[in-house]
Amino acid sequence: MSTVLGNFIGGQFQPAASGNTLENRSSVTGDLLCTIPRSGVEDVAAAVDAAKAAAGPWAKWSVAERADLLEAVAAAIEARTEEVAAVESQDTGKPHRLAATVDVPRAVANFRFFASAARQHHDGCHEMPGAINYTLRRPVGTVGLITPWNLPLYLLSWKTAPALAMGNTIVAKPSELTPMSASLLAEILHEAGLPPGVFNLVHGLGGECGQAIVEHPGIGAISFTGGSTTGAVVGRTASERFKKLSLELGGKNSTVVFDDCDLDKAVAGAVRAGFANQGQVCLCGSRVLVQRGIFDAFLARFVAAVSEMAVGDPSDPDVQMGALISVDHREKVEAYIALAQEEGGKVATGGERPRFGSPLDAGAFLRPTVITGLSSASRTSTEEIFGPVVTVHSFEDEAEALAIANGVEYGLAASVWTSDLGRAHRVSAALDVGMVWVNTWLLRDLRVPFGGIKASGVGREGGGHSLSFFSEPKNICIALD
Ligand code: TXE
Repeated sequence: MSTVLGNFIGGQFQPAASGNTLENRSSVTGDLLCTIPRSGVEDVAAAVDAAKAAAGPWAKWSVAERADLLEAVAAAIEARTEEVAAVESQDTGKPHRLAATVDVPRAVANFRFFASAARQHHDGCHEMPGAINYTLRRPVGTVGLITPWNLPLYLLSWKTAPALAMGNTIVAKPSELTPMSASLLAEILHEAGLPPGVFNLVHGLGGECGQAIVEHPGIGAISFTGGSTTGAVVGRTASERFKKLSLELGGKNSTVVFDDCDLDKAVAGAVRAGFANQGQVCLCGSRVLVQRGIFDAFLARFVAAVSEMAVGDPSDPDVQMGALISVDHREKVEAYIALAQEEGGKVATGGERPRFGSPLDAGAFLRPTVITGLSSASRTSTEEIFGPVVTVHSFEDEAEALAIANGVEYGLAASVWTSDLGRAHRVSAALDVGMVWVNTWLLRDLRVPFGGIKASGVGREGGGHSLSFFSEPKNICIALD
């Protein structure tokens, strides 16, 4: 049964001022899940007004009071894990088990972590001859949070928790493709006692509602996660208006496998890195580079493991891959599989839609796909596909591995698989990326810097980086004489 979602402005759910709506359909069955407001400039203005009205009283809450509230939010999400996971799985097509074991626990951890980080946060004091300097840290004011469809609650909570911890008020916009968990979060924040107007949610299209957030003069900072092309538009619009800006964008990340690796671990790691969340994570290792000496052995085991992955009904606990985000997105991914073949590649496994003989045949399913035989400079192996497609390439030595890994416009992440400690350090240091995992992938400590270079973004989030982004330091210099 479908529902009607509203914007959440000043503590009230409400329709768009225009009354216009958008449909949100399941990518698993094509059924209508809900309608959302198609918000525009007026709705964003109302959200900013509500945020501004709430800012003064909210900034008076002590750090300890704000941190207690974040802990309460974490507990409330945790208590509703099954419900939140069901909503997230329905909305994205990802396996329910993945939502329940990764997305929801991570949202809980985000609120807990930033409660604790805010309590511990402190700034320096600098003595000099005849004077002393100290730093006050103030909220930015009202901040705009714009998030994508691949990890809806995970990423919205990653921005909301530090923004609230530092005393900001928020206007948030989730992806129009996955609006449901954001509405649930608004309800949870409200029930946990967040004052009306501190967290406002506007639903709608990127070019209308998202653009209005980035343009609004009352919003002082924009934290955006999404595609690099959109990120360039957001960056231009925000910097012309002198807004603080954090851009977490796309990636084309290498999984670099040396012949001295633990092959079992490397194969399992490359499968996980390639296909987690249907390959729709900006960190996914979508190009696997394997040293010549183990290339055949690695490829045989990798292809066998990928071809055994269970694709199907996201509510089935044994399913490893659900549906992609939409049938349109599947077409984009399939166009890359066709391009790979035009570029001389060979589909080693996958490449086709699974048939279930059930209503799931209307869903955006695609078998996990491995492509070999491509040049590492081909479009397929250098452009972000953002789906379950991995290309595999061979290399001779460290220098060649680095040249291939660094030969893309992105610079987000990489994983390196080796048992040689010196090599692990050397290669990690020489990769042009923001994050390297050695003999693992996507192992996250929330204190560490998260983000990339080149077309993968601007700035870092995580730990103190997030707290700095969502606050303004003010230095005060006092003469002692
Ligand atoms: O992302 P968009 P889409 C990549 C991936 C994917 C591509 C497009 O390659 O195929 O991006 O996905 C809002 N001003 N990633 O179309 O368009 C939009 O409504 C302000 C990588 O979903 O970047 C949504 O809320 N906002 C990524 C958010 O921006 C605008 C995860 C992201 O949408 C806007 C998802 C505008 N002008 C996709 N236009 C990652 N790195 O994790 C759109 N939006």
